[in-house]
Amino acid sequence: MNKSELQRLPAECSAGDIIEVCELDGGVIVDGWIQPALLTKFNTELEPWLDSHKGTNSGSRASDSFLGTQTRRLHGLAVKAPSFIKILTDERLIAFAEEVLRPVGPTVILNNGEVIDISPGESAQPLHRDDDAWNFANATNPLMINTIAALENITSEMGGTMVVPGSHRWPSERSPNQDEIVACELPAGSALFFRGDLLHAGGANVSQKQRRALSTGICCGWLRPVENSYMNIPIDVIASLPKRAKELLGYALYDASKVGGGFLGYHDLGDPMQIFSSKE
Ligand SMILES: O=C(O)CCC(=O)C(=O)O
Repeated sequence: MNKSELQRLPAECSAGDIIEVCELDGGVIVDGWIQPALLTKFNTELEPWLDSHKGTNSGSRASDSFLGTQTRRLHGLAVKAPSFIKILTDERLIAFAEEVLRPVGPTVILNNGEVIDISPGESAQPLHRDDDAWNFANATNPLMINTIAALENITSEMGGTMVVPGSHRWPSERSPNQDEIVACELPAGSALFFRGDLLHAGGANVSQKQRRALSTGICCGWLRPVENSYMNIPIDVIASLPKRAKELLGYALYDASKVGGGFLGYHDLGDPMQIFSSKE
């Protein structure tokens, strides 16, 4: 085992186990996190969307280069592949997010539900910390957590996520040596759980196969998320979702009044959840 390889936990591990190892190493692999039947359903729902994908065109050359021009990405999963809601509302995922993000806010929301399908020939992403999306915050606690789940078997040659275990404790200017970077090999259904302050990147795909993964990122409730779920998910779809999913998609009033903060996200000076309450 490479000296810096990440620990692996079994499918039946607890949120506490995930939290504990992530505190130590910055990330951990949970084998068999997504059950086979759910994985098959989700992959089937994704097929037509990946088949009709039009390529990377964000409108920004810098963004396209970061996202990868040989990578198909999908947002708006609650409408494109509704099984995503079951993955998103996994109790251990939410407990992990709530515990890691508790020092920076009382509630959490979805940062991104993103399929990342890396094609053969794609180059590696630059190593980065997800928290750097909000670099002006100069945060000393993670602002988000992320998961990269394998939707099919992922090897390092296919572009398995590269991570730098322990780098969540490093000063921002420290760069890793080559032997401190490890590629995550994930059997289908297994997932990498990590904190927003861990250095990581999508790997180069030097194989002949697609590397299909799902990133489910959760950030603290007062941040502007990477994914614009208000535009991606029509309101009638939101109305049909479980209460927890609505909250995670940003439809609950953010209330930090008990911890000296304020309120965010009013709809007509009310809690947006009220417009759904008659249907719950
Ligand atoms: O695809 C991966 O393994 C990681 C992707 C990532 O870190 C990103 O797109 O920011």
